[in-house]
Amino acid sequence: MKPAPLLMTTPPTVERLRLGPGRRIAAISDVHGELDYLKGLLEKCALRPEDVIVFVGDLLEKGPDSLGTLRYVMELSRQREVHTVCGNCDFWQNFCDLPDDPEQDAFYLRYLVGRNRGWGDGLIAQMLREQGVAIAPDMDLAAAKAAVRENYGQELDFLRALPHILETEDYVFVHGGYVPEKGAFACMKLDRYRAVARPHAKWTVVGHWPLVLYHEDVVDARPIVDEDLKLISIDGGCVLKDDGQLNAFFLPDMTWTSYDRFPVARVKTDQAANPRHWYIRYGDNAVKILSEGAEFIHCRHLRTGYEMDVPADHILTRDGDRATVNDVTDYRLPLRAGDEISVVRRTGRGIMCKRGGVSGWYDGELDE
Ligand SMILES: [Mn+2]
Repeated sequence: MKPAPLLMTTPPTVERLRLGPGRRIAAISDVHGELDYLKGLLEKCALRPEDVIVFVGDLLEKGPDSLGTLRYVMELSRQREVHTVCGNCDFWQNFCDLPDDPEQDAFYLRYLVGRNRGWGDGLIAQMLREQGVAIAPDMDLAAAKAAVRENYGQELDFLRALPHILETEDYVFVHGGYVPEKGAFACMKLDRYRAVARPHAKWTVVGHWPLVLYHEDVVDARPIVDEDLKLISIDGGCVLKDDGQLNAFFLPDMTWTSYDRFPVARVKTDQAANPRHWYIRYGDNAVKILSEGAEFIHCRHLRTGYEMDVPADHILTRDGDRATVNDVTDYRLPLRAGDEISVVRRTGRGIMCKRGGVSGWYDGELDE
């Protein structure tokens, strides 16, 4: 029997768990196919066998290895207690389960040929390539669906079984936001949930919205614990942001750790923060270029009038002196000699770096 496909209006599925008192949970969201980050994070977490892992959705897409990440999580789920909720990038069983529909097929074809909207192959494309199925505008989509259905039964069953909401005695885990009355899709894809959330009865853990986007003037990927809403938001923006990180949030401890791939070094000199600083980010990144050098441009953020120097290769699109730029800040991190920083990038005017989940610049030299 063909399973019922997940439609936008389908009510969310809720899995209820009894974990027992004091059971330690590591919540991780938005891995987005970054298997190396997931492995690095889990190593850093040093979990005990009895600890529970909850993946809060968006295991897949955008990053380099969706199929590998899915297989890794499936294997991990056989070895220890792991629960995964479905994110808006995860329900690829629909590729096989939906009734034939030309509009939906056109979407899948665009997505496959367009390589995950430019991010690179996603889950289905990786499955098809593994089967030697060529991806092209004139490909036979029905044959492709058959190839996936035939060869990836276990993977599809794993995805079909994912709940949209996971509820324990003390916590609720949902990818986008807790809005069961609005259906499964809204629970998975609710942008900027913290701005519209009502207070919860139980502590609720969400991913989906990169934490950095909750801030105006600083690039801060640390989990947000909102005591008033009883809401914990944990998406560190790995893959999506050049300096992103993968966070793990521990319950009931209310502590966290994170992983990124940047090398760590010690700073040689103290540095004071600049009191006035800004963060130009995706969706609000239109600037006017005022002057340009070889490595940096000086530009004015159109919405706010704020001026800052931006690496020239951060320009995404350009039309004359108007441009859009990749996420960037001019924040100088407050640092003491001997502090460790993660080196994101070296430039002729200092080092783009991170410390404790916050991104910025360091102007001095490194001890190395
Ligand atoms: Mn998402």
